[in-house]
Amino acid sequence: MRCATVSSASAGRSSASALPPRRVRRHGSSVGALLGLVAVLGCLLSLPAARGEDGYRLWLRYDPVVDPAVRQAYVEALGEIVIAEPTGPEMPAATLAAARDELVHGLRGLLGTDVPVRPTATAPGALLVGTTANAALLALVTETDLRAAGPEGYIVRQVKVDGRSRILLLANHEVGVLYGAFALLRHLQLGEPLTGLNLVSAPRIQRRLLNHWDNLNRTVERGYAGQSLWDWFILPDYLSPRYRDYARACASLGLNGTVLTNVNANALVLTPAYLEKVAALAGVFRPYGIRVYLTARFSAPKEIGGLPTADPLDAGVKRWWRAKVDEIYRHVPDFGGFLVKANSEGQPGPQDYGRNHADGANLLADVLAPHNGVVIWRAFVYDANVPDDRAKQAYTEFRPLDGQFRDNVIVQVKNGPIDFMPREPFHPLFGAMPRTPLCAELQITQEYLGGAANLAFLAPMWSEVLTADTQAAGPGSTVGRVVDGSFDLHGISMIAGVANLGSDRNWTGHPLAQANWYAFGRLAWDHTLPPAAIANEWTRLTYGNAPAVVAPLTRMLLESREAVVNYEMPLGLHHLMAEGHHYGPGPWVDHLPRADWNSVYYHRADAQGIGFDRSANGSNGVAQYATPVAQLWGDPARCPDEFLLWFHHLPWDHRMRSGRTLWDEICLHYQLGVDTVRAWLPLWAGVQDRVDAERWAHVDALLRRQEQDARTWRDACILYFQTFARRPIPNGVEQPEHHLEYYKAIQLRYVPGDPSAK
Ligand code: BDP
Repeated sequence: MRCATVSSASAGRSSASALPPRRVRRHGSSVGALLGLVAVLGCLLSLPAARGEDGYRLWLRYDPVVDPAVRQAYVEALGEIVIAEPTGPEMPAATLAAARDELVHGLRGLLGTDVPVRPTATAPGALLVGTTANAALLALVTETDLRAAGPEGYIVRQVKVDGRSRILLLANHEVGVLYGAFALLRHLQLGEPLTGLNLVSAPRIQRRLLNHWDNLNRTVERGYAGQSLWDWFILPDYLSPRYRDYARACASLGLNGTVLTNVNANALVLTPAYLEKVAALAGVFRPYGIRVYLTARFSAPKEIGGLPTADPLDAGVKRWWRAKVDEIYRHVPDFGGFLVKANSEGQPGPQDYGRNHADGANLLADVLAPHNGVVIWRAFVYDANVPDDRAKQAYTEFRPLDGQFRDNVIVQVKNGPIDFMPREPFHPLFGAMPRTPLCAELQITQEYLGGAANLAFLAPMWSEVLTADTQAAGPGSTVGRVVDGSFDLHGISMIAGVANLGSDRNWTGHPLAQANWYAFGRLAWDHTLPPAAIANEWTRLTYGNAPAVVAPLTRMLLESREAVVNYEMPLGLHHLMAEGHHYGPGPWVDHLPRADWNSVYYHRADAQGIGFDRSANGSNGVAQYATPVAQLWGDPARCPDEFLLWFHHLPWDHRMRSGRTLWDEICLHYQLGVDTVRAWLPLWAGVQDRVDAERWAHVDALLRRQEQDARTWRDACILYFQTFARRPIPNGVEQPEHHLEYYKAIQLRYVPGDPSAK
């Protein structure tokens, strides 16, 4: 007997693609539910407790439903898939076909049986799938439903048709059907009941993008999971099945755009040979609702166009970009637009010609507009002149330009004003540019949080920022509402996440880092989702619904970001990492050519105390925030502990809310970080029998590594700061294992993702 369970379980290992080639049974006879049940049970019984699994299938595992009663209910409700489009089940348009294929594949795995696809319902249980183009399906919903679903959302609902219970999957457009298919499959993977099912959902943000910092030579800037997914050399001749699985995973979260190339851009990607390759990838992604974007190097007219200048106001430069953009759209008719890093970290830009960011962005916006393309212009800038406070620079440069950008320009702002630190206050530009759509740029790849070696579930960090209240126009002006456009009533909205993906078989290096891809996608769809709900959902999809696994693993996920903050940079400390690769501690870094590349610039530890004074007595960076926020954060007595040393330089004996001195508090936070990680080891050991051996061992080894890393961070930072504080390490904090010189001498070589590594 061919065992469906085993073939499904091993799919991730044996086949390059998690989604098998199309095999859609039309008009086939309904498979006996009982036979299927017996087959699955038989397979389950014959399986060892823990199978090897390499993580390739991500959260789209579609393993057989474990509870027989639940599975039986699913089989009865979903006996067939009815594609109710005018085009019929054989020839649906590409996106509907993708939805159909996913449903067929998913239900086969979950139910252990092939569910037939038909044009009309014949079985007692049926899944009715279609868009509002189908009058019969349309009649099953209300105008309110359709408005709630919007252009990309869906309605997945139990309905009655001719007295029979059906599951309806309906959307205004095909892409909504695809998203609804994934939502239904998620619901089934979670083992939730179909009775009373009613999922009506639409994304809050229009453009939900991954940013790949991938180079054409397949290295990935700040990438820790192998090479770039894009095999540029072989493209367009061979299309790895992995491209489709990438698109499926993105679509399962509702992500609808991907920037293929590094923000530190290479103009070559705009040459004809590369545009062929880009077009090939776009062709794979298109059915999954994913549009391709590219990074545009501002000096491209010179580098690949042979022009003497890239001045944005030069007529020849404008002509060149117009022709280039027209050429791109001939290759990729639904091309999304350009992402541009200009006049930052040595990248070329309009300031090279005495122009400003709006001049640069508008040049590209004008030539993209006829094609409905957008320019995403990054606000992560710092120029050759080191300012008094780097945290102030983006605001200083961009706020005066509010209102000067074309309608199809989006300014992309990192979550915080420095650079993806483990904790930053929200970026002061949010709420400060009401006439410009602002995109929140989040970093999924863990550049400053231990790369792919350490667990740091980032939903709490992102949620903290998205729910932060800018108070730009009174209470309720959250970053999330600025970004989704509802606050300033923008017609365009966007969120971006710097991807943590690579060619590693499990996509993200650390098996648990998949949760960050997942969390970014879920928050991009709905930024109000609670991190705990996302953690719970991801854990169950990826490691099964057994509470004995779900409880400890979600606990670890939810504790992890704060643990990293504590053992790396507690109480508002920031930018303490080692230079170049950014892995591990380097609070002593003081020799780099720019002042603001050095750790000492940020912590400012001296005999008196520690912290960056951004209050009115210092750089006054706090004044870039709305008054109520500035008043709160600007007053050391009221500033929350987590931002204290971000905004204030305080004496070592400063009395904290806890009653302890600042010095003791810093030390105890470092210890708490270590203790939190340490407590995960027995938790993870406790699930050994319930998780497949391969993923379990991988995570176990990485948690041990993290415990070591946490101790290194703690000891290095405490010893270094002690040279200024000259106070004893308080009770409750372990004594460092080595002397400070030992930590300072650590020279890591060939850390992945380091653009400066040779
Ligand atoms: C920093 C990274 C650098 C990126 C830069 C950026 O260290 O590699 O190029 O951000 O966002 O975090 O442009």
